[in-house]
Amino acid sequence: MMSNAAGHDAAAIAREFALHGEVLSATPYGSGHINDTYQVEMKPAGGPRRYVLQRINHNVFRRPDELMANVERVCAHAFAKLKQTGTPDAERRTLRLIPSRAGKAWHIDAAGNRWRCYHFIEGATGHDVVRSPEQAYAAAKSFGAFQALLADLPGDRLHETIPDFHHTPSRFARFQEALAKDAHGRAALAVPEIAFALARAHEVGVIVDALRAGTIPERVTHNDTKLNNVLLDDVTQEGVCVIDLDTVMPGSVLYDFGDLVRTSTSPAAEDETDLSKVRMQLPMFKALVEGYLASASGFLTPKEKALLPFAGKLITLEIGLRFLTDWLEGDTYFKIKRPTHNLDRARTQFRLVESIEEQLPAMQALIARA
Ligand code: ADP
Ligand code: GN1
Ligand code: MG
Repeated sequence: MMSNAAGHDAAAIAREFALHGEVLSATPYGSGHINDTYQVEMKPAGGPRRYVLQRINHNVFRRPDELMANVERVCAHAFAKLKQTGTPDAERRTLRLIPSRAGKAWHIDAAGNRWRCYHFIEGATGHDVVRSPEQAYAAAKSFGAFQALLADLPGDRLHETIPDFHHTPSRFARFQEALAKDAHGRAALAVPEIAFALARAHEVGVIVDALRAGTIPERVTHNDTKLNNVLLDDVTQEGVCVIDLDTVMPGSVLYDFGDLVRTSTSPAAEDETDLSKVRMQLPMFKALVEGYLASASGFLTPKEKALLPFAGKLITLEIGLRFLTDWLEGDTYFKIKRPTHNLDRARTQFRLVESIEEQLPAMQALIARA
């Protein structure tokens, strides 16, 4: 699975949605690892308008209908609440689906692919690498606000679009299976990384054990809170819109905060190969904590708060394990752009875990004061 899967006639698919005007262009967009995303430019009366068209990766999301049912509920609830509370600019502050011409939330093409279309959030950007504490603050505040927005989602429990998505012990077990099989003879090329992961086996259960014991609550969480899944205003750098709602489902806020630490404290990209550049920067962590507490302190329990630093370490380890597993399994899950991409990503995550481990006492002291 190299790069953004080509071969789809995205312009033709765009015409299946209830959009006005002619399709000017439909081009691959963004740097997500999972879905195929296109930017569609339309020419209605009154000037061009952009939309986002996405093919849902059904190898990853095995029940796309349940996924879309979740997304529809989440979008509708968030938008209604933003309107009710008189939030200015509500149209830009949550994803909004464009229905298909048949009046559905998605379109199924001749090959059985599911497509959906969103309004384009203009004047805002998803960043792959954090540049300032202001950005870290804004991202964390946005995800905390998103959790608060969904705390009163009416109706049944959301579908689990990927079962055990953040069940770190299951991720660890899958890694061990991949290692035992070593189907592509790659384990020999990742000896230090494998040792690194195995040495941390005793810690992988901390969050799921707390959830099971009821010492931390289950909540509706985003579960994929990497920095580029929140669009920040290009002028003010404030958080505008949380995107990528495919994994919104029951979870722990620690998953969400943990992935913010993974993606918003290091000055290096997720796949940086110069490991000397990878590190957890305490001022960024401080900004994350302040931003998150600005929107989440109203509902956070003391136990959740106390576990925020550890969550950063565990989720970084977990995603590193997933990259390493995908490398061992022959790159079947994450999109890659070079042969060692998943191994490079695993190395970067593990270097960041080390950096977090070195600074855990300082991070905990910061939380105790916050
Ligand atoms: P993936 O699951 O593959 O990560 P995303 O839903 O995150 O897919 O979308 C990929 C990228 O497309 C995002 O990182 C973002 O840059 C861009 N994007 C997605 N939705 C919108 C939107 N409604 N408006 C503007 N940009 C968007
Ligand atoms: C994927 O879809 P995207 O690129 O935002 C993945 C996350 C990983 C992330 C690592 C559904 O996120 O779980 O943390 O890559 N999403 C899914 O960058 O597996
Ligand atoms: Mg994404």
